[in-house]
Amino acid sequence: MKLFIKPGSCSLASHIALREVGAAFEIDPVDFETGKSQSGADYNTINPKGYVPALQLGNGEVLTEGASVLQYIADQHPASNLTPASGTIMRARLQEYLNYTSSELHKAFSPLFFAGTSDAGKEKAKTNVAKKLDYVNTLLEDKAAYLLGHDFSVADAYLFVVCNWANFVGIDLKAWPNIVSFSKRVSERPAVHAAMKAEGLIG
Ligand SMILES: N[C@@H](CCC(=O)N[C@@H](CS)C(=O)NCC(=O)O)C(=O)O
Repeated sequence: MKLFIKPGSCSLASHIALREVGAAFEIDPVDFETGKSQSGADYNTINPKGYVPALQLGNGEVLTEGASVLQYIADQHPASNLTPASGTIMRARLQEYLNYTSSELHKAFSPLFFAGTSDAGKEKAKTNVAKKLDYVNTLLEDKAAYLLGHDFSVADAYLFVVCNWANFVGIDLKAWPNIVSFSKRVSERPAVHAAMKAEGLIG
């Protein structure tokens, strides 16, 4: 299996999941300037939508969209307990968190990464992100350790990665103490540490 990534981006969540389940895989970073991956693949032929993550399976089939990739990895390794069983309320809850992270929190950060966003646009985006982080902070308030309680899930991997972006766009997470302690807890997981190290994010 091969995971196409951009270091530190949302593809880090899928990378974390692959390490959490102990899958055999390689990572292939994509250079969006040239459109080529490190291994020389023309990325447009891998994912014509033009973004990561993309997971290429052993049979050559390619799966995209982070929330789908994460659930696929988790479902293929049920013993790892990274997702509740399909059809349960807890699985629906996991999807609720994945969708919120994807369509609300992740997208709220996007203008902060566009070179063309004006200073006023960036301030507006920061206010919007802060509003979402207020919600995430309350969401984590009465949780034992992770979004679903005691068990780490793929939704935690995605939420951790997106919250971590605050550190790169001048948003101080100290205003949201539950997010700070959640992020610390997640960052200390061996698979998370290894994935971040492999992407050159930590020493
Ligand atoms: N809908 C996609 C969005 C993925 C996405 O936004 N990927 C970003 C990184 S977080 C990307 O590859 N951007 C291309 C670039 O940076 O040029 C998903 O949920 O997987």
